[in-house]
Amino acid sequence: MDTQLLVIILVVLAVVASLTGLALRARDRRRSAEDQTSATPDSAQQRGPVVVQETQAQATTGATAPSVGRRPSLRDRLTKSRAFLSDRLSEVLGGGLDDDTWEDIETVLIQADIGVEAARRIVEDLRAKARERRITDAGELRGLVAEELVSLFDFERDRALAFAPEGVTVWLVVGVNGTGKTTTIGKLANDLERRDKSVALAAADTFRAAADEQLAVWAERSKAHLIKHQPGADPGAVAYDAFAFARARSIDVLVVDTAGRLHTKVPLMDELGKVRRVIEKEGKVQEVLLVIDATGGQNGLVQAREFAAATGVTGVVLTKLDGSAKGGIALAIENTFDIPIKLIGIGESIDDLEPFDPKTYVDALLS
Ligand SMILES: Nc1nc2c(ncn2[C@@H]2O[C@H](COP(=O)(O)OP(=O)(O)OP(=O)(O)O)[C@@H](O)[C@H]2O)c(=O)[nH]1
Ligand SMILES: [Mg+2]
Repeated sequence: MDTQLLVIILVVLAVVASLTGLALRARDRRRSAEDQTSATPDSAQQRGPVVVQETQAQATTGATAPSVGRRPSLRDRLTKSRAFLSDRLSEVLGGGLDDDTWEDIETVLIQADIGVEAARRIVEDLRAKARERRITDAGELRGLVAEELVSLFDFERDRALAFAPEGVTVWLVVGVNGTGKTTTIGKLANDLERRDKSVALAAADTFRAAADEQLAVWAERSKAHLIKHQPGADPGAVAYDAFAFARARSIDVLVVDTAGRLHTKVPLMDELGKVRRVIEKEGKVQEVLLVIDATGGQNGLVQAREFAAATGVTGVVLTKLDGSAKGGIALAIENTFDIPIKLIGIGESIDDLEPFDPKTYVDALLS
């Protein structure tokens, strides 16, 4: 009996000892994990008022690094819009030509975000031309639609990005939050770097937490310099320091990232105006690029009106065309404002930015 009791006590003691050991090891692991986290340098804490991330000359990697040779064509990237516009037109034109056909064409154009007024005008022109040329065949009419859409773009507009004749070229990138400003800047920086231009990026979006980290990733990928302050800092001060840095280093192009919204009482447009004025005390802003998200439809027009009035927009970058079924927004923007679309964003990767060419664009939409 005594022996049995002894065995039971020993077993109980062994179980307790091993449970205690497990608990202690778990606690040690937890502590060591906490130690590692707190030992990780907090870049925000270490930052002084101005941080310059110098150009890194090494090759870059990353999930969105360019995939040379495998890049889909513009036509492939515009699949959604093409499926919408082209397929709907085929449906509409499939049943022959009568009064209803014209109305249906107008509806398709409006649904593609071309705009009510423009759609009406297009259909009026189409009717007149079809009568004039005695077009009764759906295939021919389709060709006429393409011709008409292309003709609505102004081919005289200068769509090239402007560079300063000498000194630092400054491009200010503006737009509401989430439209693709920072991504576009990354793509632009990469393109400039490929053309052997030295680039500095100014993180003047001091509103959104981690905005400068996002820009830092793009700067590293494109081997650009990055100038940033602490979160919440004055965007004008960042722009000022960035311009001073770019001038001192004879940087070719300074691209300024800005916030899409603010938490302060200062209205965004006032803040953007200030950023521009700060730079223009010492230099000149060659481009104010307004980034518009194509998936936002007619909202883009409202944004263009506000930003154009407040910041003197010189060009539009229409992003996310790859994800939009409403490619007609390009035409609506061009027809409503005296501002050329200069670039289009057709994906999230570093190479997914193209100069805007109206003919290629319409061909890709209707082919
Ligand atoms: N599909 C697609 N996604 C894009 C494109 N451009 C940007 N994006 C995505 O849109 C999202 C927002 O992009 P950002 O560059 O952070 O937008 P932002 O305007 O800087 O946003 P804020 O800094 O919050 O004002 C990201 O997920 C991007 O990857 C594009 O052309 N196509
Ligand atoms: Mg941003």
